[in-house]
Order: sequence, then structure tokens, then C-alpha cells
Amino acid sequence: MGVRQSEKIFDALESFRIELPSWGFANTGTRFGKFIQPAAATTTEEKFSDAGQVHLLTGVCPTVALHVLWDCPDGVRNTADIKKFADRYGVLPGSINPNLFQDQEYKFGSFGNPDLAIRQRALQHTKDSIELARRLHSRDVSMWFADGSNYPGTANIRQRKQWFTEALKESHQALSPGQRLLVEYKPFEPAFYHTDIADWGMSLLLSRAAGPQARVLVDTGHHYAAQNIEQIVAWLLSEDMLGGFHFNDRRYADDDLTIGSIDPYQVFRIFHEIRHFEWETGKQADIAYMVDQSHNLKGKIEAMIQTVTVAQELFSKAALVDGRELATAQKDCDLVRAESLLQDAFATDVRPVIQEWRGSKGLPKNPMEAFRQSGYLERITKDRAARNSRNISSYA
Ligand code: AFD
Ligand code: MN
Ligand code: MN
Repeated sequence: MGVRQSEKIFDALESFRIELPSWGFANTGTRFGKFIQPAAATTTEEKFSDAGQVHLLTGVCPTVALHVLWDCPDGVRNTADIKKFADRYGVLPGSINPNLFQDQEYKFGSFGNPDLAIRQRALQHTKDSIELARRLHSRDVSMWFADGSNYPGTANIRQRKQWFTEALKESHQALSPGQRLLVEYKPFEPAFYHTDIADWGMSLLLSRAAGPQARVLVDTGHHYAAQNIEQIVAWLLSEDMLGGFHFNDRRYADDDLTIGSIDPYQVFRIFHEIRHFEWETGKQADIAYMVDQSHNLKGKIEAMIQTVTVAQELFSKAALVDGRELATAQKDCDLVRAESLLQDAFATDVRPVIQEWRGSKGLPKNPMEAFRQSGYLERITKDRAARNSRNISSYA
């Protein structure tokens, strides 16, 4: 690989930071049940410890996203604990995720619930989450809603759109300067007839209506099989409305598989759209690269390290596409040359240069091997197995 290409990869890796999900370290499952892992994190502190290990070994995961109900059940009263865990394990709280889908009151929705009292409860939880984010100096509050309906005729879709518009506007008013409201969309699940925020257009309209600090959150698993996700990303970049990603991979639905495990070329094409935007505009896209995966069967920490290293590889490959050559080939309608620029970059083995970059940072060249040799997994398995066997999970 030429010096210029290595420089492009070094340059890309310097700025590429990936936020880990706290929930990716705890026992999770499917609606058909959970397979308990003896080493799974059972407390918020253990999630910080595990995320801290991934950051220690990869050097590119300085923040961990928190889920308010699961990680901060006492809301702002957990602020001091969270700050203590952040200091202890060397990883900061990242985006704050309110939970508007688990409590019984949300059976018929949260912001879209026909009962005003429940809509107000959901709004208050959101405002409390925004305050928690402010105290933790977290920039982003990530809003995902399970709201929708399962049968035709059971919901007034237009009325619910109005309720969402009002509640997101009021949530936005609670933001401090510099904070952002990221509005996530998902076509279906758990609602199976209509989901109130089902696609990027609905999220865009609601984000625009909410206010200037709202952006769209693209979860890569939240699209129909044939959808061109990188086209959505290009449009949102063009509108300055792309807040960030929840990265995972999918074969059929929102499968929350590890990134790149099914379709690495799609992730590469998403990164390419971002890199080409940055090349054309001369500015770095202000995007939160976040993971949202549920490692139901894989070992939690290994799967997270795998996720991070694969994301770095795909991001590095995308950095190899020469913007000027591509622009010329596009202008000339030189189709095979244009396409080959992407295919050649994608086919390039960037791992040796990435290992060189890690070495230059004093990081393990192979974080997965370093983790396996660290003894950390054996230690936490010994410490947590009993609690996990009783499937005990508590806050701290
Ligand atoms: C589920 C939802 C959505 C949300 C995540 C964390 O589908 O992706 O962002 O939980 O709350 O995966
Ligand atoms: Mn998500
Ligand atoms: Mn999801």
C-alpha cells in the first residue's frame, strides 16, 4: 500500500470514535427468551467496567450510551454514581436514552397515547432524561419510540402525528445550548400495523418541527431489506439533519447483529457517502457513530471488540476512495471507473495499516487477542457467574 493511502487511513482513524451501548454488555434476549451469559454485566458499574475494557484495548470508544431506566433508574439522583464509574473505568457517559416503551402505562403508546396523562408522563420522563444528560455533560438524547398500532382502524394516525409534534417541540425546549435531540425511526416492531415514526421522512419532519437542535438518528437495522440506506444518509447530510447512527447488521429485520457480519459493503457505502461529503465540503461531518447491538449468543465483550475493529476497517476502506478521481469519473459518466474506485477501496486489506496506527498510539495491534490474553473475562466470569445464574440484574 502506498504512503498516501496509509496517510489517508491514519487520518481517518484519528477522528473516528465509536460509542458503545451499555445494554450491549448485559444479558439480553429475544421475545423467545434469554440465554444468560455468566460474564454478562449485572450492574451499571459492570457495564462501565466492560466498556472501559473495550476502550482501553481499542482506544476509540471514549463514551458509553446509557439507557435511563436500566442504567439510571433514579434519574438525576444517579448522577454522582455515573460520574464515579466514568472516573473509575475511563469511559464517559454518552448519549442518554429515555425509556418510553417498557412500562405498563405505555401499552397504548407514549407520546402517541390517547390518554393525555400518559403523554404527559412520557414527556416528563423525557425532560428528566434531558436534565440527566445536562448534568452528565452528555450532548445527545436519543429518542426511540415503540409507539404504533397492530390493527387497522385502531389508531388515528394524523392525531398521533400531532401529539408527537407537540411533545417533541416541548422536549426540544428543555434542551440546553449544545444539546441535541436525536429522533430515531423504525418501520415496524413491536408495532406491526403502523409505527408512528416509521421512516426517515417522518423523523425529518418531526425533527424540523421540534427545533434547530433536533436531528435524525439512523439505525442501520431499521430499514426494509431493499432500502438504499446510503441514499438516505446522503440526503440527510445534504440537509444537515444527520445526527448519527445506531450501527448493527441485519439479515431480515431489526436483528441487531454485529456490524458488517451480513453486508459489510453496505456499511462501506454508508461511510463512503460521509467521506465524499466531507471531501466536497472540506469539513468533518458532525455525526455520532453509535453501536446498538444485542449480543444474544456471542460473548458480549468479544462481540463489541469485533464490532469496533470491523467498523474501523470499513471506515478506513472508505477513506481510500479518491474524491477528485470519483468526481471526474462521475462527471464523465465513466461508469466502470467510478464504480471501480469504490470496489478497489473496499477490496483493499487495510488491517496491516490499522495495526500500524494502533502501534503508533501504544495500543495493542490486535485488541481481540489482547483481550483474550488479559484474563479479564476469567475474572468477571468468576465474579458474576452466581448473580447471572440467578439472572439478577440491579442498578449497582
Ligand atoms: C431497540 C430499538 C431501537 C433502540 C434500541 C435502544 O429497536 O433500536 O434504539 O432498542 O433503546 O433496538
Ligand atoms: Mn437503535
Ligand atoms: Mn433497533
